[in-house]
Amino acid sequence: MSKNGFIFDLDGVIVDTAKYHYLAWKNLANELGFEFTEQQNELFKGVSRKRCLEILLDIGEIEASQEQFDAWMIEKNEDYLKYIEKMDASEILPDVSRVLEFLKKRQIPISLGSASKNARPILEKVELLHYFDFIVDGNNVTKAKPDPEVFLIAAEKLGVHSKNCVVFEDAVAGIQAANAAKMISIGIGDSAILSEADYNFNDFTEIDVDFLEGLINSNKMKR
Ligand code: B16
Ligand code: MG
Repeated sequence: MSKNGFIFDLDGVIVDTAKYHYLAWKNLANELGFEFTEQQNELFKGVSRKRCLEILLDIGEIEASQEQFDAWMIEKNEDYLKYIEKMDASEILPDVSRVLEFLKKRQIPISLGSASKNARPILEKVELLHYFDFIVDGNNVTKAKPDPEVFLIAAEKLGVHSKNCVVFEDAVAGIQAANAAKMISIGIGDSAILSEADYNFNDFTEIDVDFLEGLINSNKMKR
């Protein structure tokens, strides 16, 4: 059994699906008669679909019955899936494939740890599903990030102690979840926003073999 395991968030780490989530939420907001900006969409990153709709309705100052709420959740997702349908491997973010390939060659177990309920079809579309030993996503959790549940389930599946898990995340809530799980957190994106991460990179092009080798067989020191 490997000592270490690697866990990848999906949206914002492997692919930029945030732009499609944005378009689908914007379409719904416009239909309901209000604007939804890209800046407001920042609040939705790493957040569950249900929580996103609650925030959207707050922005539009709209009250909804449970039935209406559920119908809008379905409508947004169906719209989102139309964008996903057109995705292919060209949408994989730079050097993600290189890092996955390196870990695979080193026989390091890999899990997804995402809030999305659409993770599997997205990984299939971009032809990365075969790299993942386990998929832990929005279908497996009851508590959303920053709760560590998604990453703790991934660690259990990987058969690796939490402190020996490495998490790649682009959302503040995701970094907090990884830290709460006592895992090594790596922020992908703006280091000023992801300042709670153990390590920060703008993207995977900055992550070299020496750094990855250093992570393998390392473990998180007590914070
Ligand atoms: P779905 P991640 C998250 O993915 C997105 O960042 C977030 O914007 C989205 O609302 C959430 O998945 C749920 O997605 O509607 O597809 O179930 O960053 O955790 O991979
Ligand atoms: Mg994300």
